[in-house]
Amino acid sequence: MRYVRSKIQGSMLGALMGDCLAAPFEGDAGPLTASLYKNYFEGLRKEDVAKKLPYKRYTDDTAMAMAVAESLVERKGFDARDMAIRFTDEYFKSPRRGYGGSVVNVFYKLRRTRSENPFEPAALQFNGSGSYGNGAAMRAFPVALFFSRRDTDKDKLMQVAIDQGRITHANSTGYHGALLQCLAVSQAFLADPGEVVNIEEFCKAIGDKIRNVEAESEESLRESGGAAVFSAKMKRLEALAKQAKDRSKIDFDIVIRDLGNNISALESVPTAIFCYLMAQDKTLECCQGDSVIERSIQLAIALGGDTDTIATMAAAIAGAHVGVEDIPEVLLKHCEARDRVRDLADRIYAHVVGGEDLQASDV
Ligand code: AR6
Ligand code: MG
Repeated sequence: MRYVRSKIQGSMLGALMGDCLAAPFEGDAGPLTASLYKNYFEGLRKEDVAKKLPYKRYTDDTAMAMAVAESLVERKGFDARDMAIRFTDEYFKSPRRGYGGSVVNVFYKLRRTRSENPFEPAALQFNGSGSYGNGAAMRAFPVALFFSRRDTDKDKLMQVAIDQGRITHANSTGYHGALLQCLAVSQAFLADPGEVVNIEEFCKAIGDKIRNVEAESEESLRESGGAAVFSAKMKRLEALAKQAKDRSKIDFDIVIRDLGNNISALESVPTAIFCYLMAQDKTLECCQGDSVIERSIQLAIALGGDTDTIATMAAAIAGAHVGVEDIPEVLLKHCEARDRVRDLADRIYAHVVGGEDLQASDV
């Protein structure tokens, strides 16, 4: 496997950039007019950051993703209680980061019980049905990066993607969304940075895996009245992506209608995957510039709604494919906490390659 360090940094810093740069548009009704977000990015390129403190602030997406990454590297694997403690510490240290309306109750209960039963407060949310929000998915990408190397990692990746989600999101839509996001990051990680991934192959690879998991999950089937919710969305996503490619044009209204742009995992994770797949195609007139990561963020902004979270997820996938070289430094320098995130990326990298003889191309 080549470009490991670049891919890990690209995913972590790309996600940060998606969060910080898209946050000002959160809640805007999409689709946004192209000139609005194009002017915004042009403006960012001209602004002198030194005179414009504070930088663009990160939101709950990055706060929680950093907690996931720190817990994995400190504990050298998944430790639910440690991760729950880090989520609550991060929240109480800086609560005004735009957290979801209900997840805050989980943090209070976790703090009161010292996270003795880290999955219990989330399981009690919404009369026992658990949250279906995208909060478990938005922070999940470090799991895919941490378990990206060894063959034995594959099963762990799937289990940990779900279990880190269950600390706050006990509804299967919430934690299956986290799994789908991790599967997309893993699949992008396998791709050569210089090549465009094939839409059908990409969708089939992750669609098959999520279909198997949904088929095994009775709870998921019951809730959705017998339909496998994410696998059905993957089919629609694939059709929309192929259609946009054939026509060299994205129909934003239909994407918003069919894939969604809101705080539910079902209405945002497939949308983020769509943004990534479309951003690769530089013949599409939806966004500007050569950076795939930047284009994926522009698309997420253009769709409106939960822009910061969709941009975070799209850019985490794009970064795992194209690597850190794709990130325009002029945009990254606006983002708060970029040194902390870069350091975490390197600690994940050290874990991933730890104890193995590296070839020059791996670095
Ligand atoms: N029944 C009814 N409403 C629900 C349910 C349910 N089972 N699950 C979620 N909701 P929450 P998050 C609604 O608080 O997923 C921020 O912008 C309910 O209105 O678990 O961590 C983040 O950046 C609840 O308040 O938060 C994310 O993008 C809301 O969904 C986004 O919010 C959010 O669920 C979601 O964050
Ligand atoms: Mg959000």
